[in-house]
Amino acid sequence: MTESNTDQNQIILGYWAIRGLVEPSRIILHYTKTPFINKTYEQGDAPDYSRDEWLNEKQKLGLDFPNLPYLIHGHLKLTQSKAILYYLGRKFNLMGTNLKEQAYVFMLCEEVQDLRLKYGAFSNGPNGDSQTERKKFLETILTEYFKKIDQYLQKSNSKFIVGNQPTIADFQVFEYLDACLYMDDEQILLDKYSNVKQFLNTIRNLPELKDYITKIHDQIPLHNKSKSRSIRSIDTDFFLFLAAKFGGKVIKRKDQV
Ligand SMILES: N[C@@H](CCC(=O)N[C@@H](CS)C(=O)NCC(=O)O)C(=O)O
Repeated sequence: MTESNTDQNQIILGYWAIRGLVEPSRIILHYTKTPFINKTYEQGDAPDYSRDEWLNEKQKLGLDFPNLPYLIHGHLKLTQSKAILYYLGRKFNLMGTNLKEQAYVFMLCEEVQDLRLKYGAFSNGPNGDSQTERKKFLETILTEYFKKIDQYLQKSNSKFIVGNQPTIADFQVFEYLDACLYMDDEQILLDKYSNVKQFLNTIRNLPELKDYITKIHDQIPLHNKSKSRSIRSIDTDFFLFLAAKFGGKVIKRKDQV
């Protein structure tokens, strides 16, 4: 899925071929119609789940803190998904129009990041493949976050999630809530939380994003094929790769929005 261009100054966004932690930044680049190189790394299949495609390059890119995702823009070489998100936010003037809005943008980005990390940990954890446990997770953690965001949207009553102009918070909140909906087989969440439903629809239907989200989103897995577990013993450290229990492959979601 690499988009080609020869401009030396073009942004390169590197990540696994999944939505994961970088999708909000990809969405921002699509929203701002910024040509970029979407450099993706494929993880191998079971049983080894090889990460060599990435590991062979990891130390060669001149990154101070080599990791995925990374962003390279001319001489700027960044890792850490939120450093990348905030860089793009500042670059494209998507951080809010005053100090209060900026603070809310940060708060919302962090709030849903907490949710995304819990969602990823659950999906890759021992219970991610159990429908009963997924339902419990949805009725507790996901419900709690959807409810909070719904109440916030009701109270703020603005065109976008922070004020009347789009900000990075719109894209981070959209992506991380949308990712959670793949677990909602019975389509409970959006029936209950109509402000969230309306918000997701607003972002999904932005003319700059509609095509990308409709055509591409359902083709990219949410999480990696496996999650590594670091095993420590007295004389050795090694990684065990366990298959992702949920979201490691493309999932067809029942249409909710
Ligand atoms: N806090 C970091 C976490 C980065 C991270 O855990 N990256 C995972 C994928 S989500 C990875 O596979 N990194 C490659 C590596 O460790 O070499 C961020 O937000 O960017």
